Amino acid sequence: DVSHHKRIALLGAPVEVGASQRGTLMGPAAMRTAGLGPLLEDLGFVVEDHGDLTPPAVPLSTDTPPENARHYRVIQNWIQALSARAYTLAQSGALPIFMGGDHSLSMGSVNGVARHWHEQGRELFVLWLDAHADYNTPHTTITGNMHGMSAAFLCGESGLDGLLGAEPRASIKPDNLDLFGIRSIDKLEKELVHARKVAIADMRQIDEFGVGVLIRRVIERVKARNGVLHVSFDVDFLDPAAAPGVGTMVPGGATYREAHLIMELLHDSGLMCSLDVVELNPFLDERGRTARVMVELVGSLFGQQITDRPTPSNAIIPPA
Ligand code: 4U7
Ligand code: MN
Ligand code: MN
Ligand code: MN
Repeated sequence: DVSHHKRIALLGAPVEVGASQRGTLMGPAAMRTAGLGPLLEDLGFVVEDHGDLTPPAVPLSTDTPPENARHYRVIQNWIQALSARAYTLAQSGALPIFMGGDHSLSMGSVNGVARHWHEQGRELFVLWLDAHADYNTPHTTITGNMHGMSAAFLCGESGLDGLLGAEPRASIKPDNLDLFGIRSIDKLEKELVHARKVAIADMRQIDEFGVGVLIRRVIERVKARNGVLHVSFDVDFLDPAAAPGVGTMVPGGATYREAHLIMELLHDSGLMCSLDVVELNPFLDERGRTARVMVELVGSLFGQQITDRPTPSNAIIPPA
């Protein structure tokens, strides 16, 4: 059962050229400085810190870089190295936490863990907590920034077909992706998301129905198919007031309390088998605030409780 992980494997992926703003390469160091490792140990986990990944400096592939994919060659080296590491970390039985780094890294982390779970005969579901859909391809992108293409790539969209080189591609079904917290989506990107029937909980839905109802729906869907869940947490999911340390600020994001409830519900579900924390930009942060918030939220995701009295997942009124 995936909920019985006792070991957590931390891996830094200080990639920054997938975004237009520099600085996410400092993300893993800031998460460590904010105390992620000791917090998880206090919660009873054995924490292995695998340090930061260093991709080879020489190109691993010789395919022709596609147009409109900035820094393709650099990202490609990261993705190939990350996918291979994600696969072996998942195989080791530890629960991997990938600390970014910009969101392009998820093309490697999710591909690698998906490969592992598919070999186990388990379906992988991905919860994408983000202000953005990240569902562009080199054909639809306006900016060419590859951190806006990761979800589409993972769902098997074409346009980055040589990215993985010799590393096996383990796409997830668009049906198994939940985009959550969305409030910025490009025109062609929106058309693609609709054409693939990807589930989106946008900020309007969150305002109308609340995160409790919407996250329980995500959890129930994974459970019904005996799946496992990867959580890809882009810091810009949070409102900039709570998390200013990001390069792509979009107003109207999730509050600290909404995010906190999501973490608690996900913890109680026991379904999460791997996690990305991406887009933290310490260079743009205010005195480490955003790194601290992210560490607190990850703590809740791994069982930090206020009263040690979780609500049963089917409760519609608070239990006595
Ligand atoms: B992030 C954008 F045009 N859609 O493609 C793009 F608005 O990982 C933003 O979610 C992508 O931060 C944001 O560049 C990527 C843009
Ligand atoms: Mn984003
Ligand atoms: Mn993102
Ligand atoms: Mn961003």
